[in-house]
Amino acid sequence: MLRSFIIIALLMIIFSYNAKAMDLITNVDNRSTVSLNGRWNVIVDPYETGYYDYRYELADDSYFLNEKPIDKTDRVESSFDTDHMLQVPGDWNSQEERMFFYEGTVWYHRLFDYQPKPETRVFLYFGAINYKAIVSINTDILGEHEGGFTPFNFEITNQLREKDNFVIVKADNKRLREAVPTVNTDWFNYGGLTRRVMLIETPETFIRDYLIQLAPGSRERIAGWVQLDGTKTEQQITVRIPEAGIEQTIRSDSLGRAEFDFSAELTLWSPDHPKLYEVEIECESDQLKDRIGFRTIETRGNDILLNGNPAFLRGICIHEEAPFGGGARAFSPEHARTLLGWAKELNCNFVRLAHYPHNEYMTRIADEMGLMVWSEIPVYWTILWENQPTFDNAANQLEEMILRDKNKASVILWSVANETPVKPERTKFLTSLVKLARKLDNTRLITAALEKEYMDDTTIMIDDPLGRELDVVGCNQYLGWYDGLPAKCDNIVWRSAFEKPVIISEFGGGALFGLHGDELTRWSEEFQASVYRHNLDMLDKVKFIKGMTPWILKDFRSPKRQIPRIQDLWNRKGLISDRGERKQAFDILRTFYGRKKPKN
Ligand code: GCB
Repeated sequence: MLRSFIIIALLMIIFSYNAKAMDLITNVDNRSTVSLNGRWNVIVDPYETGYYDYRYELADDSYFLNEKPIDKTDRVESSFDTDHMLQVPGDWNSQEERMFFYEGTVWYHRLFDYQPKPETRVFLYFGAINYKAIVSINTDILGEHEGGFTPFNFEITNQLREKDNFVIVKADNKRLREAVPTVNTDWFNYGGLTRRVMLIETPETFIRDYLIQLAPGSRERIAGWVQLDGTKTEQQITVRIPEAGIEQTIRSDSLGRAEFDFSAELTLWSPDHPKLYEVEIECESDQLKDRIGFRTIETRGNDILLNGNPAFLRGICIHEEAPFGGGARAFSPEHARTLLGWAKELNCNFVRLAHYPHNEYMTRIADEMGLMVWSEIPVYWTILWENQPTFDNAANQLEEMILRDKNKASVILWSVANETPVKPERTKFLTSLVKLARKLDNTRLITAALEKEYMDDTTIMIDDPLGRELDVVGCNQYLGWYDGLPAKCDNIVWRSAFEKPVIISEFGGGALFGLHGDELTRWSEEFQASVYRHNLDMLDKVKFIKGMTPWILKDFRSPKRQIPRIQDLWNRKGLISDRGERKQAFDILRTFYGRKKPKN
């Protein structure tokens, strides 16, 4: 009876609380934190026995209760007191052979002690959980979160005790038709607590979030806001950029919000000179530091202007996979440095982080290394366009992506979709996302990866109606791979219906590292090199193409790729193999980009 009562109370809390973007604490790298990374106990629960009873209703002996037998007569049919442990952060598929194809629920459990500090609030923060998470602490359900690639947090100040706190997470990566992404993707559905977990400690009233960027259309004014969280909402707030001699004081209102707009003389951020400033934000009860770069990004006709100057975006697509080691989600600063270092080696100034928001190390390190970033949400291929919850979910992921990275100079483009079918309901869905992205951030450009159309055998047209809504039109095309042989590129004429810059957001072909043949032998390095040569020759002549991100930096895991001894569940379109070996096409792109680099 008591159990049922507890469960009903817990469920009332679940349904009243979904982690939403608006609660997100940003700039977690510069806050007081306690890591909960490490080994977590797990229960693999394919039938969700820890959640549903035999009537498929919510179980009253849920695993969230963490029950233990009270005496020898007691029947408790679950236990986290197990040797089965998984490393967090980390996907479960790559940690154990028997988990490789597992899609479903895994329960994670972690014990910790915590010495409460006076006047300190504590939040439990997850970098990402793929795909759906329900989180509890000490049997209290904190809420749930949907979407596998964005961060969320819950306040746990009142639940914490000194000894034996336990966090339990139900993580479920079942693919669902109505989800974002949906059931069909050309990448591996890595499940679990794939990014870092930590406690964030803050004062009672703290600086939860802020925007500090150049005002739209200006290279001399910084505009933005600071948002406090707590009871002492009205405070004096100071924003300082010591190196630029800036110190501005403002007051927050009864909602804890303060807005500002002041002039500044700054060295601008660019890939050649990725200048970051130390920024300090201080209120009466809190202070926080960040390193922020300032740059403008605009379009004019067919041009993309970085700091007012036309730029060509020399890019590459990247999946969030560890650079070596047999296929696993990337999660560490070292992974980010290696992946982005490879992009630098290719002479890139730009990366497309496909097909979902990558971990925050990627954008922080891109800021430092001087790489512009295209960041996107997993609205991929065939989402349920007419389902309102699907839209709300996509919108929430978009908001969480933007909230987390809106102060990163590297990020210049928000992408709302990849290769979606042209039809009115899809265009309506995506147009609403474009409008939301602009409302959330008016300092960046909005894009999406669209497809092309043939007008006749040799004329290609870009005229997807979504292009009207975008600032920059992305276009995926596979001439020489899915679309004819490489030489087909040689006679193609490109047209665009839009007076806007176009980025060729994908092209490429597959090759197994070390497999050699002539240029017409599929899967050989020579064939892939030929795909690159012909495409680069063709694209270089098209005036409105202002950037490209070939597909892709490194071979990546995909259950759709089945050819034995060639694919073995890897998409082989990487310029680098899964073991880090460079294929011939790597050098072709590196040389091409080397020539495209502006000579100073
Ligand atoms: C595409 C998709 C990408 C695939 C790629 C391929 O157009 O956007 O996710 O992996 O093609 O290799 O076919």
